[in-house]
Amino acid sequence: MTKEEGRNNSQFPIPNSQFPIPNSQIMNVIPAIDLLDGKCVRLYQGDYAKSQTFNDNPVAVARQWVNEGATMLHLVDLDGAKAGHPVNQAAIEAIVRAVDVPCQVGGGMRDRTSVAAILNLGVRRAILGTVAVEQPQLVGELCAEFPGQILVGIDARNGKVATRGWLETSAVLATELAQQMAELGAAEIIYTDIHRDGTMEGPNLESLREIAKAISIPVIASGGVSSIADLLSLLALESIGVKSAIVGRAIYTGDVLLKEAIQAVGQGRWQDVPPDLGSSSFA
Ligand code: AMZ
Repeated sequence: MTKEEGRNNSQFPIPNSQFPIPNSQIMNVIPAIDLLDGKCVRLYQGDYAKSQTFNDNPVAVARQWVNEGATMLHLVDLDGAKAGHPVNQAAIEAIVRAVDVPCQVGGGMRDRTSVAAILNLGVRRAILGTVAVEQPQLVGELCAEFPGQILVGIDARNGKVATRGWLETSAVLATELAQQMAELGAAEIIYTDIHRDGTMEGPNLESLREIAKAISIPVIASGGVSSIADLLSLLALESIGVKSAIVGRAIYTGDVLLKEAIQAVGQGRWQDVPPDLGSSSFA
């Protein structure tokens, strides 16, 4: 029996893990659902003391984002990231079963067992943060065992990587870690600028450019998106590998309407329509 069959025959049927990853030729807008105590919250700069609950029912939130056009969801187990082991599996499993788009999940996975368990729930991709700094060889092993399903979340404070719920800052440089993780087989890198996260100050385009130029796997931009203009500015980095943007607070406050964001930079966007040169009125 292959590993894939083994997983499919597990106790949990896999409702959505087989759905394809969205088109990489456009900017994927990925809504974030951050889970604290089973609720959908947003933190300010990752500070657990500055948490704001947006909805007690994360499944309803997930359904709403999919109804508005999301082709993938980004789920974070904030309790798990702090505790060092997954905590919000029940909510994650409920979301994965409720939606028909792939989900990527991070927070608290520090060993093989927790990664295998989350993928077994039907989660399409597991995100590793702390272990990338503390046990890089484990990331390599997991990338080999679960090809295409391991993402590395690099969360940086002034260019240095933060770990353990962002309560610690390591001496490791974000760009160097990105290079090492790409070599070890990570499918994509999620880059979060902690100072921007939850602040609506716009993404850190300089740091994103530095990371994207340093590696040849796709980069997912995270942190700070506050407007459609911010998403449009990320398009400038698309050709060097910034293929997706995670949006958090802005879609909860209503500053960004997910549907409009997808129209602006996602599937069917005007940027990809070839100009009708023949009828141009310009010489
Ligand atoms: O906001 C925070 N304090 C926070 C957060 N969003 N802390 C961790 N995380 C996310 C990372 C990544 O997706 O962005 O948790 C994941 C990493 O968890 P871990 O347990 O692997 O370091």
